[in-house]
Order: sequence, then structure tokens, then C-alpha cells
Amino acid sequence: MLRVALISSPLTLQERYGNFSGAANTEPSYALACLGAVAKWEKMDVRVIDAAAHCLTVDQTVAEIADYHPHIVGITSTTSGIVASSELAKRIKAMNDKAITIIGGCHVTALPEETLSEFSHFDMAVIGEGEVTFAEILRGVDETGAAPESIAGTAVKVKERIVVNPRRPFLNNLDELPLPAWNLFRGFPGDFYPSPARMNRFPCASVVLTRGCPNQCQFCDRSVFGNKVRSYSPTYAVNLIKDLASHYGVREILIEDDTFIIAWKWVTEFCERLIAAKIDVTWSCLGRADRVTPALLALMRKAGCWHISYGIESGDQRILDAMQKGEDLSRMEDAVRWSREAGLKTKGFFMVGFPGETLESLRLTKELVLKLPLDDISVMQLTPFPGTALYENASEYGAFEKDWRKMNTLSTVFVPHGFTSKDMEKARAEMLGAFYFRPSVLIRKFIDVISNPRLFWYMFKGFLVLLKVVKKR
Ligand code: B12
Ligand code: SF4
Repeated sequence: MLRVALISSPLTLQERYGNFSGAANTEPSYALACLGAVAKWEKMDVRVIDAAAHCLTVDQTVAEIADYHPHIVGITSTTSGIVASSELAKRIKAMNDKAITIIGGCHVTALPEETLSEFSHFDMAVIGEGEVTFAEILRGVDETGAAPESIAGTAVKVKERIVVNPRRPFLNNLDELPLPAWNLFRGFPGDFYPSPARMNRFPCASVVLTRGCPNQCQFCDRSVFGNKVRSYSPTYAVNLIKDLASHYGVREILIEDDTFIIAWKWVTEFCERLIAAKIDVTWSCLGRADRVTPALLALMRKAGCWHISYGIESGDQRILDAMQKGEDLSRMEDAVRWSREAGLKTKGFFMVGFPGETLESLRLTKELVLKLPLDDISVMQLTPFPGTALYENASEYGAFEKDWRKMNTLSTVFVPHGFTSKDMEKARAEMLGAFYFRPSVLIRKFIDVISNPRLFWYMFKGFLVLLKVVKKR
């Protein structure tokens, strides 16, 4: 029987989030849960090491598989984890040069050929949606242990050449996939913590019920799942949640879909089925202002939703238009207000440093941050990720430092013309400080802690991080 190790990039919280590491979250990798289920389905011996969520270093990750002697090692990575993932592949190869190392995820999907030539210790890349491709790879490894060369959706090193095979069409019916294999995760669910802003009950799990997004935001990497939206059926999605609640005791679900509310009809049916199933869970999700209505938000609340996050990005309509966000500010204000009226807590994601940013646009964003009745915010640094429209021409609009390790939306790798990197950090810190250090917000956070004492430690850590970041400016 083939031994398969599935690993997320070994990045410690400090490496991943820098100054913000104290307030960072550790959610289990949904990709590993899906791929683990496929490997089990293919009757493999599987071990999952969620190194990112357990904050393991490369050394610690190697120690965890040293006694397992895997034939195949699949690593999932975003851009910021690709260097650490390559270091891990190198160490695995040093232990056993016959082990096949496969890299998957958004970074390699956007840059398959470049990634295989830049990092010589990956034998293969899986491009795009991975389940069917992975199953074919597992079936295709022959008795000599050689990696199969011509499977659709892969790039492979063949002697000195890199062969990029055609992409595989997306799965039409996600219900064909086995349920995610949570039982392969060490310490699941109790050892995994999302951000305190989204932790209502405990233990928690995160799921992704839809794939793809039809919108065109210029900063967003949609290389894996593309523009067409596909979902599990509402019945499958409710079963998936039931499985988490009844087999693992999960009480809080984070629906991490890019924009969960893209298909109004789907969400309505999902909520109705969830209400009928009477599962003891509460949940949160990400939304888009132009997709919500007061009626839908009320139904979601009834189905156990208590928190919704919106990508608001900027307070300047000119910047939103340049981003091709496809939304207007007044609708965003409506969505936040309606969410609050429906009894939901809200978080806004903002971004600084998009090409065309000016002192005036930063001022407008800060003004909006303070105006909207949000419960939490996060302020990211624009990062031109591979696979985004911006990646190709970012250098025309400012200084772009292509250091994969820093591409975590918290370090500044892109500075638009007219600013310095310090200006960007200052703008972010000012928005965070102005938002959180208001008496109304501090009192609200205090009440949150009193009503949910489990949050005390996380909120306290978050508060210290905030103090440090704001003071540093
Ligand atoms: C949920 C989520 C998170 C969660 C949980 C992450 C986790 N543990 O899985 C949290 C909140 C922790 C998070 C954090 C961050 N995230 Co995030 N996140 C997502 C999100 C919305 C869903 C990820 C997911 O589970 N998708 C569903 C699974 C099934 O898809 P998948 O991971 O792509 O895997 C499939 C294929 O890629 C392939 N595959 C993947 N790996 C492998 C490996 C092998 C061996 C094989 C065979 C196949 C394969 O098969 C899988 C099944 O089809 C994505 C956007 C998206 N829609 O994917 C952004 C996304 C991945 N995140 C992003 C970013 C920027 C970040 C942060 C840097 C942001 C920040 N400052 O917080 C951090 C960094 C985290 C890290 N460790 O690198 C970007 C990454 C861009 C890039 N090129 O790097 C994305 C793409 C969002 C975007 N559109 O810009 N994130
Ligand atoms: S930012 Fe959100 S809405 Fe925009 S393209 Fe990406 S996933 Fe879609």
C-alpha cells in the first residue's frame, strides 16, 4: 500500500503574520481535508500534517514524518508559503530521494512552469482543482515509484524538461466528492482556533461550500477555481455540517467561501434545509454587499448565522472602480446597516496601496472605517499576487518587491507611486487605531468578553498586538 503524506506549508505564525502573529488564527486546511478523503477513497495509507495550522517549523514537520517513510508527499501552499514548502521538499528528498514531491495550491496554479524551475525539489505540480487529478496520480504511480508524466492538470519534471499538461475541466458536480476527512487531522477540532472575531462557540471548523467567483476584482487571485460558480448541493452542504456536528462535536462553522452569497437561490435553500435539520451549530460567512437583501439576511440569522464579513476595500469610489470591484459605496453602507438590523455582527476588510491611491483616498477610507457600524475591521496591504490582473503590470504603478515570503498582505511588497513603505504602514496603523480605540468599540469588546469568557485570552492578545502596531507607527 502506498504511504501518502499531505502537508500544509510549514510557516510559523511569526513568519506568516509578522507583527500580527499574536492575533493570528489557525484554521484547518480544507484542501488537505478534501485531498485526504480522496487518498482514503483510493485505499492509500494517508497521514495529514497541517503544519501551517500547528505552526510547525520545517524541522518539526520533517520530524513528524521521519518515521512514516512516505512514497508520495503532497504539499499545499499559497504564495507566502512556497519558499518554506520548497525547503520541506528538499529535506524530504534528502531523507529519501525516491519520494515523489507534489506541490499544489494557488501559487503553483498561477505559475506552474516557473515554480518547478525555481524550486528544484518539487517533482510535480497540480494545477487548479485537485481532487480528480490527485486520484489519477495515485493510480498512476507505478511499481518503480515514478511520477506519471501526462496527467491533465499537472506539470511534471521529465529529465531536464518541464512538461505542462493541459488543464483539467472543472468538476461539474461537487457532490461526487467524498466528505472531507477530518479524522486525519491531529487534534481536530479542539486544537484549531479561528480569529476571535468569528468565534462565537467552540470547537470550530471551516468549510468551503462553493468554488469560483464571477467578479473581476483586479487584486484577487482566482486562478484555482476560475470565474464560474459551482457549489455542493444544499443537501450535501447540510450533510457536511451535520457530519462535523455529530461526529466531531463542532458547534461553530466558518463558511470561508470567497463570496458565499453569490447565488441567492442556493443560499435560501441551504438556510431552509439547515433550519429543518435542527443541527446545533452557529456560523459565519463572507458576503458581497450587492448580493444581500434584508430578507436574505433575516433568513440567514434564523438559520444560525451570527457574523458576516464584507470586502469593502476603499472609501473612495474612484479606487473601487479602478479595482473593478463592481460595487458602490452606498450599497456597502446599506449592506452593513441591514446586517446589523438583522442581528448579525459585521467585519469589514479594507485595503491600502492600490494603484492610484492618494492622501485623499486614504482619508476617505479612514472616514468610512469610522462611519460604518462595523464590529471589526482588518486593513490589508495591496499585494499583487501571481494570477491576478495586477501581477503582470504592477511595476508600472509603483515599486514592487517580488519576495514570495513577504506576500502575506501584511508586509508591504508594493508601494504605489508617491508613497513610501512607511506611509503605507502608517496609514494601516492609523485606521486600526482610530477604529478600535474608540470608547464605543472598547465597551462593546468588553461586553463580548463578559458574555463569552473563552474569548478573553484571544481578545487580550489581539489588543496587545494592536497596541504594538499602533505605537510603532
Ligand atoms: C479559507 C482561506 C484562508 C483561511 C484558511 C486557510 C487554510 N488553512 O486552508 C485563513 C483565514 C487562515 C487564510 C489565511 C490566509 N490567506 Co487565505 N484563503 C482562504 C480561501 C478563501 C479558501 C481556501 C480554501 O480552503 N479553498 C478550498 C480548497 C479546496 O481549495 P484550494 O486550497 O485551492 O485547494 C484545491 C486546489 O488548489 C488543489 N490543491 C491545493 N493544494 C494541493 C496539494 C496537492 C498535493 C494537490 C494534489 C492538490 C492541491 O486541490 C484542492 C482541491 O481542489 C482562499 C480563496 C479560495 N477560494 O481558495 C484564500 C486564499 C488562499 N488566501 C489568500 C491569502 C492571501 C491568505 C493570507 C496571506 C491572508 C492573510 N493575511 O491572512 C493568509 C495566509 C495563509 C497561509 N498559510 O499561507 C489568497 C492567496 C493568494 C496567494 N497567491 O498567495 C487566496 C487565494 C485568496 C485570494 N483570492 O486572494 N486563508
Ligand atoms: S475579491 Fe471576492 S468578489 Fe472580488 S473577485 Fe475575489 S472572490 Fe470575487
